[in-house]
Amino acid sequence: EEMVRNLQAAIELDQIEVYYQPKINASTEDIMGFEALVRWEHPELGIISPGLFIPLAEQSELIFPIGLLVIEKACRALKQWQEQFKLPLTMSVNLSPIQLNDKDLIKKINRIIEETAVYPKHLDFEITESEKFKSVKDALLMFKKIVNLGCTLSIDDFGTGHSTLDYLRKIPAKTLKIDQVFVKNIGLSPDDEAILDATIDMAKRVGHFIVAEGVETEEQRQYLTSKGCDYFQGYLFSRPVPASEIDRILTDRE
Ligand code: G
Ligand code: G
Ligand code: MN
Ligand code: NA
Repeated sequence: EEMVRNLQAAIELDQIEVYYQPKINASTEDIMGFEALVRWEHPELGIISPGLFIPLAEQSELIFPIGLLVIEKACRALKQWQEQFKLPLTMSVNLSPIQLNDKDLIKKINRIIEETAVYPKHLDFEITESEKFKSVKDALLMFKKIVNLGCTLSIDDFGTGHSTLDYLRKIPAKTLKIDQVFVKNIGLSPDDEAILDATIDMAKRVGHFIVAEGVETEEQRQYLTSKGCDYFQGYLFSRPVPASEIDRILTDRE
């Protein structure tokens, strides 16, 4: 398909960029780390969302080079910010279920860790349960290997799609990311608030950190703080922005 050839060319032309969205410590309001979010900077069409081209990449094997490119850029950026600002920052990278089919994924992640000199414990992978897993057993094995490298795992989009309680039990994740829909409905849907409250309570009881995604209002922030949420991500604090903008944000906070 033509789009696939365009995407292939975009990789070669270095049009695949990584944006970063800060994760905020709920009690100190410090920046704890970032989520890396990929963008296609198209010369004519402007910025193309990963929601549009990641599915294409997953169907065409291009997810493998793109996935590695994101990990590498994110690790380089992380190392630079840690050294420049002397902060204990972390970096979260989204991992596509298709990437787990790469037999050499662990080797490749390890090589990036060595080349960029990041501490593995500062590198986190956001994973979702998915119908795209070839085998759930193999996926779980891969997650264990990632943890054995010293990296951490976050369960993304919890409460929607395919994330289940069984998944929560079996995955060696430290963090649970509450899906935006539950945050959006704070103050609007008592049912969603009940699900949100129960999810936070359950996550805390099994010893997971909780990140609330899509925090846009002060009301949502206060509600989530009162329920014991550990970290926030959302437009209230910052949109996903290019690395240069993070430089500016960290400089302003000094
Ligand atoms: O940044 P944005 O809100 O547009 O992201 C849209 C979707 O694309 C989200 O589901 C997000 O997890 C996914 N996404 C963003 N960056 C990456 C990436 O580097 N790899 C994968 N696999 N998915 C990503
Ligand atoms: O699926 P995942 O959680 O990885 O994707 C995160 C998506 O949410 C990205 O597309 C990102 O741009 C978007 N996002 C981040 N913060 C907010 C927010 O406060 N409001 C909305 N509407 N979207 C957000
Ligand atoms: Mn994510
Ligand atoms: Na999410």
